[in-house]
Amino acid sequence: MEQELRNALLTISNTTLEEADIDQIYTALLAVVKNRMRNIQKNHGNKKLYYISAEFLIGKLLTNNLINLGLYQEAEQLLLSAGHSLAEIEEAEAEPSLGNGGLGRLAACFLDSIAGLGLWGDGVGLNYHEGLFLQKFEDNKQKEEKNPWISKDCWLIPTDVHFQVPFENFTLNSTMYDIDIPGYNGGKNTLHLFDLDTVDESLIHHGISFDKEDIRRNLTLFLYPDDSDEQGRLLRIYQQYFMVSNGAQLILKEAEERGINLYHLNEHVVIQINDTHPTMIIPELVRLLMERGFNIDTALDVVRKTCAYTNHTILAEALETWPAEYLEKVVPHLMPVIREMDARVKRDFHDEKVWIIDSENRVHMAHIDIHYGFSVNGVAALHTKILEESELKPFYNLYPWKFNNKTNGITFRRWLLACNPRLASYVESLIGDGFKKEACQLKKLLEYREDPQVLSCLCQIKKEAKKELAAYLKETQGVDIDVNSVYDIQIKRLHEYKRQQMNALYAIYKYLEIKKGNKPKRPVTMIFGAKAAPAYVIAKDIIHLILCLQQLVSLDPEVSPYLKIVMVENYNVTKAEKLIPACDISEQISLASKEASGTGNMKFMLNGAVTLGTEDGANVEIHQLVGDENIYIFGKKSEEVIQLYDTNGYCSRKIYEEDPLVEQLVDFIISKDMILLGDPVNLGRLYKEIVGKDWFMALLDLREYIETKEQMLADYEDEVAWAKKALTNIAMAGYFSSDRTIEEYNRDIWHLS
Ligand code: 26Q
Repeated sequence: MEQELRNALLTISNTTLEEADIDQIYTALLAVVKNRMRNIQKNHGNKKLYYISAEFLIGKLLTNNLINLGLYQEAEQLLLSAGHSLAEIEEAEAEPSLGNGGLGRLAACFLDSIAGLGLWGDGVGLNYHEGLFLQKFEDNKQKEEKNPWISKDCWLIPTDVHFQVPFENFTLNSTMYDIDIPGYNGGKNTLHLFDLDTVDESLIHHGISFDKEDIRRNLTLFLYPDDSDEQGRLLRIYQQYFMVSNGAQLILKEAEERGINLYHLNEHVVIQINDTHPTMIIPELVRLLMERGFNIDTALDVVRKTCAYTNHTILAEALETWPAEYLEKVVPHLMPVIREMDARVKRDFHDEKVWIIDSENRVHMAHIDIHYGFSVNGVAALHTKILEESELKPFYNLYPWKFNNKTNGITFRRWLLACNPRLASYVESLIGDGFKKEACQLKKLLEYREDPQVLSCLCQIKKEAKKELAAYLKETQGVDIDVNSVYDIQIKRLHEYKRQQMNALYAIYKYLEIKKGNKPKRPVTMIFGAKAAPAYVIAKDIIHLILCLQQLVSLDPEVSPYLKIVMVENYNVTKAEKLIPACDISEQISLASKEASGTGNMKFMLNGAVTLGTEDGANVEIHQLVGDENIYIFGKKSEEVIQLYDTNGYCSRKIYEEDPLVEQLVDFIISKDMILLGDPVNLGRLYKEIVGKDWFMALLDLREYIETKEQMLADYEDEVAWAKKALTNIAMAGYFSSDRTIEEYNRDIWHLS
């Protein structure tokens, strides 16, 4: 590829590899890689999958594409010879943050695995001009800024595919943009992102506020704009319909081009609906088939056999329900179909819990998917069980055959080979490269469990990663972290159920212990990374608490040699790739029953961190795989938690009043020390919330959490025993390859040939 790169540099920037700057090299590499991908054969077959999702959190693509194309080593060598590294060049790439968190990142991992397994499946989504907001910290608070990523030189390929999308008073003309998704070792698929030519970035005022009136100019401007006001919610419906109408038209166009008899669409096409955000594709397909002469019975029947739904949450507040009048206002032409679907449900079932339109005239999107799709899956064993036994029980009783579990996975190309090349090549030197195609071969590492040399090399690799992270944090945030400390990391969206506040209370505990003179044997570095939804008040208060604690500790010379708190600014995929290889303790501490799966937990495990977690989501499966010795589990189980909710049996004030330690830690939030650094409004509100409500029960498990973490820190001191735990985690992580997940989707749901 040397000649290709040199030619590209010459044509694009009129320069040589030796003289080019980082941006010029990036642009040239991008062109070379895009060109290589253009010439790869597309995957194909008898049946095609469309994975439709409002989010594809793809992250930077350069390193990953080079790996999948088999060009990584060559590119790295070439750049080294010119005095650069790939990591340095990748700095020039803007991250497409086209997702909020787990759901969007899962979609991106799935695209990688679908392509890598040679399956024929494209992604369908929206081309948001601004990704998830950039997070800045000011006065210990989160500020949001816009996050543009599209430029002349990016991965998007404009196409000449356009569709007309009808809304109530106007019709929009779309443009489809494509991103090539190369498979590991050959083949490719496409991510189709739909956009409008009329979108106008000048609508953005300050921060992320923008003019919400003019749909033509703002429809794809932002990823999920604020849905805390009515206009925001309406815009979300506009986005969703724009996505699904384009998706449905693309699917029918391609089917017609393939000469498929639409009455047999389900034999040639399968649509996986990623949560309820794309649910309107069901009535939209029915509508379009009826336009082509289908009667409603046949249209419903064909669509039902074509669509499958994945549920990602059991939080009631995240299940989408739209007032019928909203849909009436935005997509009146879809309402007759939705009403007919509802009428059929009401004719057959008297239980209002399964109706599509309830007695308050609200449309339950998930109910459309379950009645009018052929598959409903949860994303981890416990999650699926909870769906069947409680959240979606009335539906499970009706359609037990539709329900199935597909435990999430992650692509090992990004989350091991790309982000931790040192560990990847060491593993390869021990067990060969078979694990790259067959992740379960990682189990061969277990043979080295008692090998002191291997254990010591693993420690060394972790140490190197910790040094790299320390250097990165110094450079980007100006903080110094002690590379000999334990790195304890919690990185994920800020949500009360994920219980960052419980971790913050641990930080207070540790701070007070050190003040009392109980200094830890080894310093502890507590790292957080989290964005809060702009309108989520308590989540922002928790960020404020953590930032104040960070400042408190760093200003205190008695404490700072032993405890460091770092809140990483603007946590995103790129930062995750730097944080995960360096982690010792992986914090997965959600309230049992609330985290559908989690996928960060898998990434940490694969990189040799030990989990500190509750029996929730995929932690349950991690626990089963690695055994009690190699994970630290604490807290109430999901059954107990569900019962507490059912019986209204939880009272945080009671725990606060009865446990003096808990009282002391919670009171510290509004102590003089804290009020001096922080905003009394935010701290006071958070204090009140925890004592008076604590809906996600942080106090319930706090004591056991502290005890378990203390045990973990003590155990860390036995370096060999700890390295064995790390090795076991890596060895057993193979199950969580998204290749395994996708093989299961294909075996049980898609049946692609
Ligand atoms: C809903 C209504 C209105 C506005 C926004 C939303 C909305 C947006 C995003 C609802 C949900 C999401 C994202 C959910 C999500 O990321 N869920 C996570 O999915 C992961 C992949 O399956 C799981 O691992 C996580 O446990 C789950 O929280």
